[in-house]
Amino acid sequence: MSGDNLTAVLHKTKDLRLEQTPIPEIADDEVLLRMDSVGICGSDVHYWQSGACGHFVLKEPMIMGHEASGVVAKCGAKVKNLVVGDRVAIEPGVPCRYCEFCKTGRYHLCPDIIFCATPPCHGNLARYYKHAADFCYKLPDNVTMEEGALLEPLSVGIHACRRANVTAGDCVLVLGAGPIGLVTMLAARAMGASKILITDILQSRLDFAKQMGADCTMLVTREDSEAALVARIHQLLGEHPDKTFDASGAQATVRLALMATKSGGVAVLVGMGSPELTVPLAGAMSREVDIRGIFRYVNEYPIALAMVASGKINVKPLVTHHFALEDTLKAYEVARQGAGIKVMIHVQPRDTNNKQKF
Ligand code: 572
Ligand code: ZN
Repeated sequence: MSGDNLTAVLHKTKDLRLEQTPIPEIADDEVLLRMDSVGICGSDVHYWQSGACGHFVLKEPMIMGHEASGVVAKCGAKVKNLVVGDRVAIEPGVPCRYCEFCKTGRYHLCPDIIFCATPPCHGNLARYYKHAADFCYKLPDNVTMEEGALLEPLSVGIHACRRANVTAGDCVLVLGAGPIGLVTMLAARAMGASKILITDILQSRLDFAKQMGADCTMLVTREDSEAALVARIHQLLGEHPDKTFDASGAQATVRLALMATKSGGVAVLVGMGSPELTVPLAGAMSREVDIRGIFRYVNEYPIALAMVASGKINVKPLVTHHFALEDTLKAYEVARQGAGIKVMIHVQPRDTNNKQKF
C-alpha cells in the first residue's frame, strides 16, 4: 500500500486544500477503502463558501466528501460481508446503534450519528478512508463506481418519495430541477408516478429534466404571481398533484407546494432553506394537506442499489463534470458556479475499477 493519502481538507471558509494525511488504522468491524468516486453535494459547497450548512458549523479543519464509492483494501478481523477487492458504495452516516432511534429502525435520526463531511466528522475525499463494514454495499459488476457514489443523492430522492407514499398512478409536482429535484423525479417515476411536472427558474435545468423523463416542465420567473403559478401548475397537470416535493428550500416554492397540492395530498419539504419561513399554513391545514420533512435517508441504500442495478433508475446522466482528485479546487469552483448538475471527483483514473466498459 503506497503512503500517498492525498486528502481534500477544508481548513476554514474558502480555504480548501489538498494535503497528505495519515492512512487510517481500521478497527475489527471496519474496512479500509481505496476511494474511487466522490460527488460534490450542495452542502459541500456551502461549507466551503460559508463555513456552515443549516445548524452545522465548521469549527475545525474537516475532510470533505460524502457521496462516495471505493474498493476494499483491507478488512477488519470481524468483517464478514466484504472481502479485499470488493467494490462498494459507502452510506456516509454511521449511527450509534444503541439509542431509541437506532433500535426502532430510524437510525438516521440518531443524535450521535457520525455523518461524513458534517462537522465535526471527517468525510472521504481522500485516497484512503475507513468505514464501518456494514455501511458499505457491494456493487454488482454491472454497476459503475460513479453510480455507486450517486446512490447517496438517489437515496435522498427515494426517501422523499417513501415519506410521501408515492404510489402507482400518482400525479407529482417537483419544485426545483437541481440534483435533488431530479433524483426525486427519478424515484417518483420508478415508484409508479404517472404524471410528473417539474419547475425551475432556469430553462437549461428544465431541458435537462425533460431529457431525464419529466412529462412537463414549467419555467418560473420573478414576474409570475403566486396565484398565476398555482393555476398554471393545475392547468399543465390537468389536475391537482397528489404529492408535491419542494426541492428548493426557498420560501416561494414552499408556499407553492402548500397551495398547489391536492386536498388530502402530501407536501414533502426536501430542500434546505432558511430556518424560518412565512407560509399559508391555515389553507393547507384546512385542506388536510400533510406537510412532511425529510432528513437524509434511512434503509434506502439497498433500495437505491437495487433500482440502479436492475436498470429501473438511470442516474448516469446526472454526472455532467469530471475531475481528478488533484483538480478538486477546480471541481468545487464548477460546482459553485452551478452550470452543471453533478460534479464527480475521480480519486483514481475514471473506469479503473469498473467491470464492464460502458
Ligand atoms: O446528502 C444528504 C445531505 N444531507 C445534508 C447535507 C448534505 N447532504 N443535511 C445536512 C443539513 N440538514 S439540516 O441541517 N438542514 C435542513 C439544513 O437538517 C439536512 C441534511
Ligand atoms: Zn449531500
